[in-house]
Amino acid sequence: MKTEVKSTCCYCGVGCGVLIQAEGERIVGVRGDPEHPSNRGRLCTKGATLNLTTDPSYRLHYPERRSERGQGTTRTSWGEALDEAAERFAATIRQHGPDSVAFYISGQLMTEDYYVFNKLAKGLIGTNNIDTNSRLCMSSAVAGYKQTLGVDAPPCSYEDILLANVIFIAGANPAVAHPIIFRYIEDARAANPDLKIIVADPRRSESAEIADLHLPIKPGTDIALFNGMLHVLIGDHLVDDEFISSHTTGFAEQAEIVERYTPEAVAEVCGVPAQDIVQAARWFGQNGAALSIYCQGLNQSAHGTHNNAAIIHLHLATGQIGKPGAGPFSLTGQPNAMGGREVGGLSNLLSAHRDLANPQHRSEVASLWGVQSVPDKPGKSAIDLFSALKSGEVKAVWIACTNPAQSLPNQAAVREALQAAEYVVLQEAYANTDTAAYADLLLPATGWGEKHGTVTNSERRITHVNSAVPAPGEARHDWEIAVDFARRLGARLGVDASRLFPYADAETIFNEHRESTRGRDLDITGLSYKRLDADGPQQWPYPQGATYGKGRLYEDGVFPTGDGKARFVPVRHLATADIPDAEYPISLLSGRMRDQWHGMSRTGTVPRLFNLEDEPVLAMHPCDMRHRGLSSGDLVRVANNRGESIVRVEERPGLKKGRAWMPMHWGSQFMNTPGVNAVACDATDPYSKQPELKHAAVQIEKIDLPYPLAVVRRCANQSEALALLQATRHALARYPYATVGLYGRKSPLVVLRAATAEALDDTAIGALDTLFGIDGSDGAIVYVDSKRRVAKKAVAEGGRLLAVRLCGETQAVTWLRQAMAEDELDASLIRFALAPLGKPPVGVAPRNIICKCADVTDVQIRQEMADGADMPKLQEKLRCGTFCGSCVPEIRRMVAEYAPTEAAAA
Ligand SMILES: Nc1nc2c(c(=O)[nH]1)N[C@H]1C(S)=C(S)[C@@H](COP(=O)(O)OP(=O)(O)OC[C@H]3O[C@@H](n4cnc5c(=O)[nH]c(N)nc54)[C@H](O)[C@@H]3O)O[C@H]1N2
Ligand SMILES: Nc1nc2c(c(=O)[nH]1)N[C@H]1C(S)=C(S)[C@@H](COP(=O)(O)OP(=O)(O)OC[C@H]3O[C@@H](n4cnc5c(=O)[nH]c(N)nc54)[C@H](O)[C@@H]3O)O[C@H]1N2
Ligand code: SF4
Ligand SMILES: [Mo]
Repeated sequence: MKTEVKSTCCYCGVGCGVLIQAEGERIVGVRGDPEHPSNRGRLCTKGATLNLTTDPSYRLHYPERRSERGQGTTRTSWGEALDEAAERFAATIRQHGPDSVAFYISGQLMTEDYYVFNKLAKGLIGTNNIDTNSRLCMSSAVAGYKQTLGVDAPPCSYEDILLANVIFIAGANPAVAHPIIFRYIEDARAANPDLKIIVADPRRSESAEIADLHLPIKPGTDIALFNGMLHVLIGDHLVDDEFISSHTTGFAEQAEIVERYTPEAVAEVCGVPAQDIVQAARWFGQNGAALSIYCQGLNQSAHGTHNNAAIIHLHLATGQIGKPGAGPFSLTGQPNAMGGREVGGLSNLLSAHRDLANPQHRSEVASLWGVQSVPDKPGKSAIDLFSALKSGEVKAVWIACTNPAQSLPNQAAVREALQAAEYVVLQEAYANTDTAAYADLLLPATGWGEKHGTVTNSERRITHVNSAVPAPGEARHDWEIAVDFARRLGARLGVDASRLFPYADAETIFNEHRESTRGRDLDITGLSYKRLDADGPQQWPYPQGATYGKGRLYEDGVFPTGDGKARFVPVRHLATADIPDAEYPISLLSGRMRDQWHGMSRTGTVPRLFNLEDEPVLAMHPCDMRHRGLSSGDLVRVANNRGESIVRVEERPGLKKGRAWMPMHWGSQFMNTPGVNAVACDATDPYSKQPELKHAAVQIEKIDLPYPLAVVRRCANQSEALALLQATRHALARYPYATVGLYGRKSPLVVLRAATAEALDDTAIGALDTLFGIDGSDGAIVYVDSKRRVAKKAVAEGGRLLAVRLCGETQAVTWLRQAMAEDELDASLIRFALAPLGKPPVGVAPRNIICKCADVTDVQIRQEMADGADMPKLQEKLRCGTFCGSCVPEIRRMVAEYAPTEAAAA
């Protein structure tokens, strides 16, 4: 019997509601929850393929321990595992004090999980050494809101997108990173012809495609831009004097600072025309309701807090806050980064938006928890925590639901730290992540579809997440693991932990968390699991007696600052931490792609999510490429004093000279280096301690690896493909350049690409064939040109191409991969696969699937455009871009790029 269970998508902070379809113990489908107010039934490509990430074969099933680093792991029982962990933590604490241990957790945990971890560190052990990956993500937004508005609360709702007259997107790429929010932006555009959309992004991002004005500012110059806009707003009398005097403080000082930020001066700093700055300011000030949407382009900066403050200033100066369609709307990245902020899950925060530095707050939390005190010494924030592990100041670390051996900047230092740590526990849902190699103890956690609890999304909306299926193997819920460990640790430290952690279920934890919010800005004392189930997801605050939550904050112009007034804080332009110079002249940006999620532990198991891109590609400006003698498809070394990575380079539209861009997703599981974080910058913001992940100064140079090789292997199903992928990982280190991924839809493929300085010898080629199970001669055709060091092999099975291995010449891989994925290639076409230069047979054009929902390729789209189809026609005829809509910007770009060529021809 099929059941449908209400849950949420476990990827981004939009927090879409989903209905999980389960049959027995198996998840068989997923669809958008039409009743969820945040997405109203819509899902993007990642949400819509969640059911494909639940194959148990790549999950962690049992606790595993490693007796020696570098050795394999062996299965153990929960009792032994947690006793060992408790023993090690207790011994370390006894010998070196509570600050010698630390927790590094995640915005992808449930609020209940988060709450327990926080209490475990701050309440039971007595250390504030608990930080999370939100430090890499939202901590500048938290600090920015607190400095200006008083508390950490995004004041807007998604509804405001539809009510805005001007949308200012700064340092965010929602078309890719928050697709359902981008759907709202498109809806707003369609409904309101007067809407103005401004995008500030050093790249012409996918989101910039919808903009009326794109400001391709120099990386890290946002404060100059925002101060320049404030300058224009003041000069043009577009500020709201009444709002400023009644509801804010500090305006005069900031007004004095921005006097020098003339459009001309700012144009110089930001590298955009002065009139564009004036235009942006005028639209912001004149058009009516102004909504800013921002994310990591502002947060991930060594002055991220002030980036946030400077954009919030624009709203305070114009009174564009607390009104329909207006406000500074920081998008949260992870599905429950907000919940983590609510429970105070950072090393400087306490439950319910309390501050560690505030003695009153500490004693309130101590009495809520029934402990004597909460330590006052600030804990270590992520970057410092890993330095302390390296220096030995922190000796044992518990990592849950995050993958620091990929996602932290300056990986060489991070990996040294993990290596140096005396004891590392990793609580993970999946078996393969870069961090797992460093864990002494691996604890299996339940994942999406199995877990339960509550999450809060970007618009402060809390959803009750239900389990649809039981845990695989012996996996346990994150909160259960933390509670069990806490009790065992308490017993060893002489603390009655069963009194502190009496929880038998997640609901009891929620109720305790709820109580901690009483009377605070995020008061949720009116909520319960029961109410959430009966009335659906609710926004906070939702105090006792309320019948609905608050969609919009500060409607009364009163801010939670003590004097009720919001604050302008003095902010000035500052340079990025890593300034490009002669040695490292290129500013490297990093960020997201539509179909992958962070370290790809989940999205990297779904073949179709590689169809957009199955290899990490560095995008560069044609002039910078020419200058280095590079052509698209060449391999380059990206390097600075922190590390290096070898990747393929491509000319991509949308980048200015001196800038390059690389996705953050590929790490050592899918290539043979840690990826972009080998070189990313670990300098931090002084207030938020968030690292400057967005900008690194690097040198990019051609690397001579003249012998390319590629293998494409068709697999019977996803499980078989994943097993092969796993086996292939061990081979990546053999080559100076190597990447492996999946591809396809009907027939999943494993695709390996590599390059070497010397041609592979027969033994090495033989080993490669064995790895891919094509070492026999049955159904095989080979082509060898020893003079050119070319060696190719194609293997057919049952009349269909099974695998192709190409050494020395690999051009065919692009069309082959596509044709094999579509099962089009019969064995008679094998010779084309092996032909010199690898030209495709007539009729088999290289193609890419653009719309994954409707399975529409670029070739089909181009064909229709040649017949005169425009965007609506394409959507009508091919149905592309009419399901989740994530490919719409891309199709639109194809249409835009197609038109001029046609016009020229005519
Ligand atoms: N598909 C997908 N979606 C995701 C995620 C994912 O892994 N995959 N992760 C989620 C998470 S945790 C997060 S935090 C969000 C991140 O969401 P976003 O912040 O929207 O995404 P990013 O790609 O990190 O960066 C956004 C943009 O910032 C620009 N940028 C870089 N430097 C600057 C600068 O100095 N100034 C300005 N104005 N812009 C700059 C980049 O060019 C990029 O286009 O995405 C969430 N959604
Ligand atoms: N260069 C560069 N680096 C970046 C960024 C960037 O833009 N550029 N962005 C940064 C940002 S904003 C973020 S948020 C971080 C994200 O960085 P990470 O937190 O490292 O990213 P994930 O890969 O999502 O890691 C989550 C892990 O938890 C596991 N997991 C999934 N569900 C569960 C569960 O229910 N329980 C447990 N215990 N485990 C689970 C997953 O398998 C995965 O390995 O990366 C940061 N790093
Ligand atoms: S926008 Fe996509 S990734 Fe984000 S929550 Fe919704 S379905 Fe999931
Ligand atoms: Mo994030």
